[in-house]
Amino acid sequence: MSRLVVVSNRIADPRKTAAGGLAVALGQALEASGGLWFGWSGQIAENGTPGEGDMNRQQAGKVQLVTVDLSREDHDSYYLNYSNGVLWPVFHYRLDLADFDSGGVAGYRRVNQMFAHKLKSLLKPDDIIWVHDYHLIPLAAELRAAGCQQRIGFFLHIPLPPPLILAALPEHDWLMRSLFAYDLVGFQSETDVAHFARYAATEMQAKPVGEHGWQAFGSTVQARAFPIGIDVDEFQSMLKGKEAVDMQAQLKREYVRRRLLVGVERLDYSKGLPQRLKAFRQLLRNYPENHGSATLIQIASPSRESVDAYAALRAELDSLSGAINSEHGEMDWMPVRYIHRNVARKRLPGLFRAASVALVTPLRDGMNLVAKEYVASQNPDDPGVLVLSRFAGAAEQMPEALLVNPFDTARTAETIQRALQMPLPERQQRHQALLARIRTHDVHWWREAFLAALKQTPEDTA
Ligand code: GDG
Repeated sequence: MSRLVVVSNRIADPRKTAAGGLAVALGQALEASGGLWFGWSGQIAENGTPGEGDMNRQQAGKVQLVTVDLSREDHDSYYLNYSNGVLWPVFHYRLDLADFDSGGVAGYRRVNQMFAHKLKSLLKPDDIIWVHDYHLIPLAAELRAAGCQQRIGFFLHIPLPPPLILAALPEHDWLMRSLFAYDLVGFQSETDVAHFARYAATEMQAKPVGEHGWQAFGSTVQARAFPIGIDVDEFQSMLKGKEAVDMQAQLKREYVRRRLLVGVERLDYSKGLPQRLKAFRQLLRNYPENHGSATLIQIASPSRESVDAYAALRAELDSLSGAINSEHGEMDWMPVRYIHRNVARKRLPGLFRAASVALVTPLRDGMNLVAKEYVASQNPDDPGVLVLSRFAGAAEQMPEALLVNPFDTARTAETIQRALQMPLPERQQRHQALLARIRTHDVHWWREAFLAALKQTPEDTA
């Protein structure tokens, strides 16, 4: 059996409960087969030389973890300026927030080259390599240039925008061309695959080959959708844990006469937080029966605090939540509890279970795991309602949620009201359909489907 090698910007010890969706999903993937996980250590070597970094090795159960430190200059250009300052906003359709003049692309390329050289020295001939996310798009091209012939797959966790948005990236040709060094490129949704196909056909004159293949630059890449899932069983077993039970009991006690709504995400402009608060304010203005009752608990865990756009967003949210509370709050009721802190993962299922409605309303999102975690946490006999943005990848798989356009404040407020008033049989019916789907397409399905497709990619004969 081939060894699995996973490469991602950040890695996590699979034996520890990690915070983010990606870390959790990958940890579970590697635990199952054993293998090597390679990535940045999270450490910055202040006096390090650009393009160089020490390798650290650690054994975590069946998984070997190998990480590389980054020099300050590499960290700033590869991670802050290009990955998070250019690729993240462009891929989330936010050309207005991309800093195209930061010059980060040189560092992005340098770090990918360095990772490829370090990784090459660790590889065995029949390894299967699975590269993750936008930080590492050119990695396979660098590995191929260094002589690697192993099968290499890539999974993009964030959306792929349409060709005309991608074309705003000064180096879009180089970046998209480098995807052809992979045997398989996986996307979250059919929408993303369609964007890739259109780009390949119109910008690269690539030829379609078979059901999923595209041929250009002397190689063929398969492009397919593999919507990522969660570990439903693990999430439901956390629901029985002390932390979740206590969380749920405490909220039930505090909010016995009230209706709880919940939102949980990293503080990020893609997640539509100001729009959500405005829709909630509209709900309180339009439907006064919610006064003294509807309470939104909004967790926005700190993320990328050193990127400018995030500081502005933080200030906007502080001010909006304060304004809603001062406009509508009463001595014994504050409509918004906005918390800019990380909540322990084991408490989340209890928080989700206590809430009658979840607001998952990103402006654009690759998938969105919170939508799935909320559904997994519900009591099937008395489930809550998921209000989900049509712009989340999850919307393709979860049509039984109440789908909204988060830019449309009035309609979103109306839909939240509908969620709060939905009769039990309808809630049960919708929840049953959603739960069945996230169970079938869970994180194990995702891993197995991607790896099976990677193993079946044809030998490149182009
Ligand atoms: C990227 C893509 C795609 C959030 N706040 C806290 C916390 N979380 C957890 C959630 C969930 C995870 O973080 C977030 O996952 P998402 O999928 O919602 O979003 P991104 O972080 O943007 O992830 C996304 C994902 O990759 C996987 O492919 O779905 O589209 O953008 O698990 O529960 N966890 C804890 N405390 C918090 O305060 N412990």
